[in-house]
Amino acid sequence: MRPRSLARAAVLPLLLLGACQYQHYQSDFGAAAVEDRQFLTLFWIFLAVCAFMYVLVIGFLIAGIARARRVEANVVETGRHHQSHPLMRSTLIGWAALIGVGLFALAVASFITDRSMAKAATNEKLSVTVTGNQWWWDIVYNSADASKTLHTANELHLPLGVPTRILLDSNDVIHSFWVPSLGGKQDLIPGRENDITVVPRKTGIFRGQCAEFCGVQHAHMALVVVVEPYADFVKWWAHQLQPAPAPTTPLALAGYKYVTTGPCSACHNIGGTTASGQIAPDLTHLASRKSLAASTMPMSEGNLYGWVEDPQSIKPGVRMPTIGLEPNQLHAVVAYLETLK
Ligand SMILES: [Cu+2]
Repeated sequence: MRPRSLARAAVLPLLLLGACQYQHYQSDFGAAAVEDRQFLTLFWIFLAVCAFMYVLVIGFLIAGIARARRVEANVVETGRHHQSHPLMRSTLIGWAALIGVGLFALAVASFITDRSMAKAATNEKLSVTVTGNQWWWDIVYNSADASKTLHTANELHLPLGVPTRILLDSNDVIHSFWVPSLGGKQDLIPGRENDITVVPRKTGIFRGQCAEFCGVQHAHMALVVVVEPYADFVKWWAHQLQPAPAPTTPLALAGYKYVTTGPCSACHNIGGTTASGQIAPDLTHLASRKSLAASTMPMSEGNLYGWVEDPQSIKPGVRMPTIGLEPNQLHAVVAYLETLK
């Protein structure tokens, strides 16, 4: 390898390492929740123990090969066979003991991490139900006060430092809830109640991804998680509880009429309107979200046009049909959807 290509080869891992340091959008190394930090500590312990054992194995291997060569040369020279050395036997016993101690240490570290995660998960302050659907996430913020129960989709907001229990369910097949920056992974199984608790310790926007193959658009079943200070979270919740704002321009009004009386309303709910479908994502504050179609693309006017006009070409197999809107209908529908802030 020439020096220049060698330098280039060395730079790439460094760049990736830099990206890992500063980009925790979807990363196990983000330690953005108490659970993830505990996992990370356990990971470093495993890595250190395994690296130590690996170096020892390679060291003994090299020493063994060198010794075998020496012995062979000795046999050729003297014609005498070598006797096994007592040091060999004690090394072997020491090695077996080291393996036992190493495995025991890893088992203890796993146990302590498990207990400490369970402890962090007690005393939950917030309960959210996330239901998997092909291929999007239905999200309900539970509250003893029914007027505070919030229904939304595909974007999960969590308050910083508050233990949040996420109840997991599925409406169709098995999905898996996985937000690497926040910690573990848990399946969503139809008819079975699973849950995972997170205590976020860093604000930011994190990406989650369905981690169980669930059909053709599994890869486009992602989730945006926003961790924000408690006050911002309370403000967000209060705003999301508001009904959809009334359209103010003639174009948005035309879109409102089409959306709330046309085929869209059979599947989608828009709070405060007659659109009350329950089998597709809630659209009440659609335009306030950061992404569209379960993070298939960022929220923007252009992407709204593309998605409403022909969802089947963007996410083939998606349950939302391509309706074949006339251009004036499309303009009106997008104008209305953009008001759903
Ligand atoms: Cu999936």
